[in-house]
Amino acid sequence: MLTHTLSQKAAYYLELEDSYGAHNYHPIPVVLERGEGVFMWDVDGKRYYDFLSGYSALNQGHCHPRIINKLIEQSQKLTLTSRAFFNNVLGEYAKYITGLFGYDKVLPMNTGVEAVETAIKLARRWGYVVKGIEDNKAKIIVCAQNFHGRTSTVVSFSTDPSAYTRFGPLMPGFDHIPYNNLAELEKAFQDKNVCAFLFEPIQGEAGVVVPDDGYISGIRNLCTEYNVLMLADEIQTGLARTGKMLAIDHENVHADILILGKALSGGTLPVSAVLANDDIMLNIQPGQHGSTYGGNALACAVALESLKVLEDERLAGNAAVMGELFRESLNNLNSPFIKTVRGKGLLNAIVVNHVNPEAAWDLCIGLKENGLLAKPTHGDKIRFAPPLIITKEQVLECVDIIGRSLRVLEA
Ligand code: IF1
Repeated sequence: MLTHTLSQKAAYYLELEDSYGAHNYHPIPVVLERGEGVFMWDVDGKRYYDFLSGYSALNQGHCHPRIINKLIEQSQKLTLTSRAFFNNVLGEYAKYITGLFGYDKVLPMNTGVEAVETAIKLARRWGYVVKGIEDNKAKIIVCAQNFHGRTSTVVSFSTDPSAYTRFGPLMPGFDHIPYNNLAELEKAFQDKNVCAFLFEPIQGEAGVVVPDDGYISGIRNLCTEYNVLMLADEIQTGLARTGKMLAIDHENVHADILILGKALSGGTLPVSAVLANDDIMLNIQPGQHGSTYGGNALACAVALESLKVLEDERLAGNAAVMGELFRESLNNLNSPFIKTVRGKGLLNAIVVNHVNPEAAWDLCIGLKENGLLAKPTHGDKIRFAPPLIITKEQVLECVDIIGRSLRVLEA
């Protein structure tokens, strides 16, 4: 593994986290203290391009002025009423987001995985109340190499042993099929106890796995034919990241339950949302689901502004154009160390081609030294996902940084 130099100032912060923080991450050794747009600065004042964007939570860029101003304004008025009472922000936000995505209702939550758990509860409840599945027999189909979050239920249907080993007993009621395989999906739908299919339009954690054209519309057709709910987890792929407002928009498909998170708050605080029509949403009655912070006034004000920024700045269109430029420019490097370049919009990844299993990590250390921050996923893949406000000049500069950094793999 490539060694790296750290300032005393930076080392101080690493030691604090090592001494007093849980060791549930292995971060790239850089200590950041400021973010603006596509950039972050470390404690020594060095500037970096952010090519992770908080795992796609910063689509609008760091500290977007409109979002921060709304955060400040609302935080000085009313932050939380709890859902025991009404407030004057939730309703306006609910009207806007349901109109924007074309659903009757929204159920507001906080983290992405809470929204996934909410979607699972809604689908199961619909399965019993509407589809008529026998109680406690509902099945949900999920894909191999899925990533939907880290709660005990959600890791129960992961296929990554490091996610579920020794966290049992695991939650039953989930069957796996291969991703990007409609024949296997139709086979799974022969089971009348299946209430839903939960999927990512592009598998992010698996290393930005883009399915074949037609896969999303194929899912839609099969879900309609077999009366199974289509649950689209757009927590990472949604909100303009792949060059459309939603990744499923590339095939003009409407999911039965839409799951959003991350960039819904422009990287300020946890805000997630589950959208569905009344025949699904209204099967949960008052008191049967909720959350202390779900739908809080501050979150709703920030989410409303974050959505408007995506639209006003046409960030989906920019992501489409800049993504094409990025992939084309990476391929033109003709590097022997890049096996694959793949992605859609500004959700991209490379598969590193090298005998050294630490090559992707070493490349990320080299990138850091050259002013670009990214992190490997699953060993040999590096995700490249900058904020969607990135310009053509910045994309080309970053490709140049990547090209120069690849030399660390020559040693
Ligand atoms: C970590 C991964 C990305 C997600 C999808 C639900 C969630 C996520 C498609 C849950 C969250 C985050 C979690 C974060 C790193 C990051 C991640 F590497 F873990 F898999 F983006 F790919 N559905 N993804 O991507 O949302 O509860 O986190 O708000 O756990 O390290 P959350």
